Amino acid sequence: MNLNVKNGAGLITISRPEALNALNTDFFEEMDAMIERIAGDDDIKVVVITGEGKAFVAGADIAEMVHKNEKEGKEFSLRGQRTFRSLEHLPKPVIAAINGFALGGGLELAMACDIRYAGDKAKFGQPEVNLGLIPGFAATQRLPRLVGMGNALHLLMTGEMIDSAEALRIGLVQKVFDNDKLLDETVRYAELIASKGPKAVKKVKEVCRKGIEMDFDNGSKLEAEHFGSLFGEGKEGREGMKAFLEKRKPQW
Ligand code: CO8
Repeated sequence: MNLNVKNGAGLITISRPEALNALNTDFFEEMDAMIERIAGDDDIKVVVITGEGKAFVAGADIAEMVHKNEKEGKEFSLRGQRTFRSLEHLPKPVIAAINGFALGGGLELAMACDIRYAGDKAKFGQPEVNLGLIPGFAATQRLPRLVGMGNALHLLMTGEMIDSAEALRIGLVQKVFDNDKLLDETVRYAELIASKGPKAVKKVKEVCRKGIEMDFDNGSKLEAEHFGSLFGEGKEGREGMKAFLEKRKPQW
């Protein structure tokens, strides 16, 4: 895995192309360290995650998993869930740039990102049932929330692989680009987000992420609190609104 920082965007490339970037224990250790590093790096406003070669990530590493017993299987599942949860709650936007296969744990990684853009050659699926398994990194929880129960159960029960057009149709990805333009287009969006009010962007993520796990009224209260916190002298909202009225660019 490597990190490249440019114009406020931190590009993480998962690079074990010989195994289609399959996720092993080393991956989770590196990813934990990466999340911690990025959280403390003010130069990184937005994170982009992509894969090297023909896969985004083709799932958890089957060669590593095959030897696990019941206890170890559960521990590996909880291990991965913790990492993906901390990625989901990283107080910076995270975009998956899905360049190829996003299968099993790979799709689970993409679903823990805030936004998913895909190349037109990408393929998506939850093929665990082909292996006599179920997902272990929370696809059973995230997929129904993202695409609805029927679409989720279809993918989870059939193990069918779908293409980018179908992923776009069911709302699994937000945009599809030609594969050779995917990274440029994704970085362009990352830079666009990085140019917005940084506190506002952070709060949008926090309120949506926390709010979806609350009931409507409490989620709305949380929104009002964060909305209010952007008002007043020296606050980001004051500057953004003043800049609009003075027909100039805001100074965040
Ligand atoms: N794990 C380990 N190695 C893999 C994986 C994987 N998930 N996927 C591909 N590879 C390896 C292949 O074994 C092959 O290695 P080698 O060259 O040494 O034989 C190499 O990558 C290239 O792969 P292929 O030759 O198979 O490439 P193809 O283009 O022919 O096929 C596919 C591409 C269709 C993506 C095919 O590789 C495939 O079906 N891969 C497996 C996909 C899969 O089933 N993923 C789900 C895994 S299970 C999972 O993710 C559960 C997550 C939760 C775990 C919870 C913890 C307990």
